[in-house]
Parts: sequence; structure tokens; C-alpha cells
Amino acid sequence: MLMKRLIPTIAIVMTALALSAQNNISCGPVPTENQLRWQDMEMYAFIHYSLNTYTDQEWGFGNEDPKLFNPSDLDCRQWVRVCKQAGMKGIIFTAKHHCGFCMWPSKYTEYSVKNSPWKNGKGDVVRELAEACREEGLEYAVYLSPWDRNHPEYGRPEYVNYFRNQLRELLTEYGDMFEVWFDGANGGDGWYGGANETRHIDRTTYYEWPETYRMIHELQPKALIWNDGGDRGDLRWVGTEAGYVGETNWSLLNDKGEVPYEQLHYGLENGNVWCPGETNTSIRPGWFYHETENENVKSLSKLMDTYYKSVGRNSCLLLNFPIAPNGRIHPTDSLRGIAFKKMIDEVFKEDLAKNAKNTQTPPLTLIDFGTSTAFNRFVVEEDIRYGQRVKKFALEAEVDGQWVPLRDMLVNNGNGLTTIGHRRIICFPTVNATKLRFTVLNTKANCPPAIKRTSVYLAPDITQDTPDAGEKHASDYYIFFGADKMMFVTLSDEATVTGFRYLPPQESKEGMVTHYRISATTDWQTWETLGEGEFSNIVNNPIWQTVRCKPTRGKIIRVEGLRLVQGDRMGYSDIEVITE
Ligand code: FUL
Repeated sequence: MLMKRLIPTIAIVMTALALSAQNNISCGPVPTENQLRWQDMEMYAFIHYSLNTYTDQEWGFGNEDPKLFNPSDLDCRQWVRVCKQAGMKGIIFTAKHHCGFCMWPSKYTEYSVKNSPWKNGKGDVVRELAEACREEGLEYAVYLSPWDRNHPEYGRPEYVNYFRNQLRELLTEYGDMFEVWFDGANGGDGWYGGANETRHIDRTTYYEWPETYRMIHELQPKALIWNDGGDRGDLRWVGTEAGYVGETNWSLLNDKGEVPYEQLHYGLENGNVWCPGETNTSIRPGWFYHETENENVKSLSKLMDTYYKSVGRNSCLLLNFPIAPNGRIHPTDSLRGIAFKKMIDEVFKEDLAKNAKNTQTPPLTLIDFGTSTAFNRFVVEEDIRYGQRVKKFALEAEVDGQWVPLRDMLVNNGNGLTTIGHRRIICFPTVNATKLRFTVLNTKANCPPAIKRTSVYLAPDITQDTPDAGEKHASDYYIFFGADKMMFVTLSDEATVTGFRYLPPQESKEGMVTHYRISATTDWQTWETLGEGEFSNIVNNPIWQTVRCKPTRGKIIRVEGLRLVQGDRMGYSDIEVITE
């Protein structure tokens, strides 16, 4: 009944409609004040910096020596200036990563900067960063890893108290925070005070999240909670660290239950809570700094692609800048970040719809340019205060008197003209058209659409650097399997091997190696172990894994997959042997 009565009202002015429908619960959940503010940030930075920076690792084991932390030139103001010029509205800092090392002098552990040579143990990176953010007008936030591979009590109730005590320090001693980031990687092997064992926890019950959430709400009422491993937070992961969310991206989930990949990536059309997707990715392949990746900083076209597939798909972009061992953002990353912001400004500098004649006869918007006009981007925004309503729309351009349908060239299936949310950017090859027609075809429960803005742009061509430029490496060694979990790489000539690189399967987790042993021989008789360990975070971020070793003569390299994510036969996408 209600739905039927609403349909004719579509013809009335949209704003009035949106307001009248504000309380129509059939239109679905709406965001909180905090979520609305968050959505307007659009882009903010991650900063990954810890002992890993000095051990060339992605995940520390928990036994790394605090004395390794001794940057020559640590300058949080440089981080903040770079991030600001790169268009970032805030910074989320790894106050504690999985290794447990605290970047602030927590009074609850000795495993922190206070036992490092940096500033004779008197330094506090969290404080320096929080102050620099305030000075430059950037928002500040922390990443606090629930998993702690250093703490002896990890896995037992005592650790949960420790974790909360640490969180309380961060929530009370460093000013306002806009977000609290609890990483989802939880439990596994670690040092754990010398126990060197594997500890498993139940991600849903162990941390007693409701109590922790209560504390956050009390101490930092404006902070959003990002939680991938426990009770529903205010924001969700998008299911990949590669930097894109589904083209159909509902800002909804159900408040209870596990969230499978499909829901992380596309949201849930009929979910009962507002839980928008935050797209996190790094400007380099890894999250932490590795010198070997200096050539692999993402290209400008890759960053723009990431922007369109995150901010342009109703998400916010959380872009990581790793800190180099000297304590600063590397110049290549800085320049690329700044070029990224300049390009965004260039693309969106002139709204071509502004001087056109705009006629709104809902559900249709007609933009009449009066003369043939070149454009290749269309932007549409819903007023999400009233929820996310549009399920499907059409976009057509009038070219030489004919209406031509447009589609999003960045989607693989369909035309990409589905949900809108905070902002949807549709990219297509340049058209020369006199008119553009945007039509809402379908809304949730037939609710009237609440469209806030439509605009049109002409993006300049970017030099055609391929999106994955510099990120993959090839090798022409001969590779064969000796057993299901054993591969041999034969070099054409005996060489001094100094490292090994493994690119895991890219299409699925089948055969992906998480724990490896690598050995070399010159005669098939005597084998020298080059390295044994874990490819940390390989599941979420299946990038090149680099193992460095002492220079060792070898002709044949044996790679054993000690543990696989899935399947019985180890797999790979590419292999590289580094020689002197
Ligand atoms: C992941 C972690 O395991 C990575 O090390 C990194 O911090 C990334 C942002 O989240 O789950």
C-alpha cells in the first residue's frame, strides 16, 4: 500500500520527497553522525612503521630486539606534510603491529620505544604524530593489533586486560581520534615470551569486544570502530587489500553473524545496519618499507584506478605510506602521493554540468550542454542521510542526435550502473555529446531517490603506464616439481645466491605457501638451507615474497611448501632467484 502511494510522488521535488521519506524504515538503515563525517573524509592515510622496518619483514615474530629501533631522522611532521599534500584528511598509525612492539612508551610493557636507543628511550612516536597532525589540521587515529606475538599471556584472559589497558592509554593521552583500527589477523605462532608456540583464540569471544567498545564510546565518542574479527564495528573491510571495492557497494550489513567475502566486497542490500566499506591498500606492494620495493611504488594510473574503484564506488580510501628506516616517507612515495592529489584536482576542476541547462523531472535528470561537449566522467551522489536507495540507473549521451547508452569501463560484468551511495564515479571513453540523461530505474522498496548532485567532467589522458607496472617480476629459470610440496629451480649456471622471491597464485588460495624452507645445492648431494619461515600476510595480500640469505653457491634451489593455505600441491605464479 505504502509503496504504491509513494510511486506517483516521485514527480514532486526530490528534496521534499527525501525529507518526507526520512522515517520510512522500508528504505533501510541510515548512517550515524560519525559515519556521515567519516564518509566526507574520502581519503586518509595509513602509516606502517615498527621494528619490521628494520628487519625487512611484514610480520614480526615478537622476539625482535627493541634496540633495532634507532631512526636517524624520524620526522612525523614530514609524514603529515606529505599526507596532507597527497589529499589525505587524516592518518591511522600502527601504534602496535602484530609483533607487539609499542611505538609509545606504554607503562604496561617493556617492549616499546622506551627500550630503544632512539632519543635514549625518551621518545614517543605516537605523541609526535598526534601533535604534528593537530598542527597541520589532520585527523589522527591508531591501529592497535589485537594479536600480539610478544606477549606471554596472549591467548589467556590476562592478555585481554593488558590489551584494554594499552587501548585506554591511547584513548586518553593523545587527544581526539577519528578511528580505532583492530586488525583481523589473530592467533597463530609467535614468540609469546619465549614459549615459541602456536596459540589459537576464538575471534568472536576471546577479546570480549562489547566491553572494549563501551570503553571507546565513553572515552572517544567520535571515534569509529573498524573491526574485522569481532562484533560488528562502524566500518567494514572490503575483502581485499588490493585497493578496490565491488562496483555494487551497499553500505549495509547484518548486525550479527560472520561476514563472507561477498558481503565484505559488495555489502548487503537488505542488511539491517549501516556499515560502509573502507578500502585499504598500500602505495607499495607491502605495508612496511622494503628497499627491494623502491621500484614498485604504484604508478599514477594505478592510483587513479584505485581512486575510482574506492571513492568512486561509495567507499573511503585508506592509502598506506610506509616509513623508511631513516624515519621518513621515501621521496618516491611522497612525489607519487602528491602527483595523485594533483591529478584528482585536475580531473574534477570544472563541472561541465554547471553551465549547462539542468532539468529535473524525477526520476530523470537531463543535462543540456547546448553545444557538442567532450566529457568522460559522470559523478552522482545520493544524500545518504536518508540511506542508500538507488538500485539501478541508466546513463545516456546524445551524440549526433542519437541517444547512446554509456557504461562504466572499469567494471568487468554488466554496465556498473547499480547502487550510488555517497558518490559513484562512472568512467567511460570521451564522448562528444550535446545532452546527457541520467535516469533512476529502480530503488529499494520503491523509495523516492534522494539525489544530492550530478556532475560531468573531462579527465585528461594519463600517460599509459600499465596499472601493474613494476609490480611483477619474471624469471626464466627452469622449474619442476620433485613432489607435491617440493619444487626445484635449476639455474642455467652455478651462481652465488643471495635471495629468493615467490609470487603466490593470484587467482585463488589453492597451493598458496604460508611456511617455506628453501635450500640450495651444487651437486644434488649437499644441501645448504637458505631460509625457513613464514610468508606473513600472504593470504590477504598475495604479493611477491622476498627471502634474503647469506651468499651461497647453488645450481639447484629446492623450495618446500611446509604449510599450504589450501590444497595438497604447492602452487606459484612466478619465482625469482636473486644472485650476486
Ligand atoms: C593486515 C595485517 O596483517 C597487515 O600486516 C597490515 O597491517 C594490514 C593493514 O592488515 O591484516
